[in-house]
Amino acid sequence: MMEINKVLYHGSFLHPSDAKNKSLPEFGFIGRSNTGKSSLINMLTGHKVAKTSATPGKTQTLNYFKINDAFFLVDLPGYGYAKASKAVLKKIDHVIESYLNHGSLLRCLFILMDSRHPFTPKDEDLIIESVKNKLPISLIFTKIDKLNQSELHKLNNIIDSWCAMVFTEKPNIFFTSTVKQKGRKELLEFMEFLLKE
Ligand SMILES: Nc1nc2c(ncn2[C@@H]2O[C@H](COP(=O)(O)OP(=O)(O)OP(=O)(O)O)[C@@H](O)[C@H]2O)c(=O)[nH]1
Ligand SMILES: [Mg+2]
Repeated sequence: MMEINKVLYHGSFLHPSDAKNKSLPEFGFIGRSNTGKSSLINMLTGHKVAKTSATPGKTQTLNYFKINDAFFLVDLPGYGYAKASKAVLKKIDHVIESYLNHGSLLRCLFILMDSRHPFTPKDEDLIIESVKNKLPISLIFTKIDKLNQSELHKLNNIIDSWCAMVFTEKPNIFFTSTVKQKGRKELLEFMEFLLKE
């Protein structure tokens, strides 16, 4: 399995084209505020490089982390944080939009959803828009440590029926927990596979 042995903070930007010297493949992490995007990046890299917080709205820029001098992980701001000010919400929407329209060297857009609250209307909009724009997406269900067996079973049924409605080809799906260190191996193997293509 690919190991991450070098992690460099490359910078924080409001627009992807503001990031210089970034002609490497990249993986984006997007999702509602507080789903655990930054925490997951820290689990994957094994370093506390991305700032996390129990309060939603922590990440407000595109934060680029250069891994092994070979690719970037991009931590995106979360959408749908109702309590943020209008100005902050507008800024965040703008940053996300600019990222989605940039295309570039995106190998996979990981769409994160909290396992306890999957497929909110905003998630559905994002997924449908991404499919329409032919972005390579995968779904990540975070915080699975919060679910018991029957809730996990229910989640799987929801995923199956939702995917059957929306996709002709089911996307790759991952379940993660930063508390229990779950999903790291699967995600790193998947990224390694995409980098070799
Ligand atoms: N139980 C549990 N808590 C988690 C997990 N991942 C993240 N959290 C917690 O969820 C909260 C939000 O985590 P962040 O990683 O900051 O979430 P984010 O998606 O980056 O949030 P924004 O930057 O605000 O969009 C923090 O309190 C984390 O400790 C997980 O797998 N399990
Ligand atoms: Mg964050």
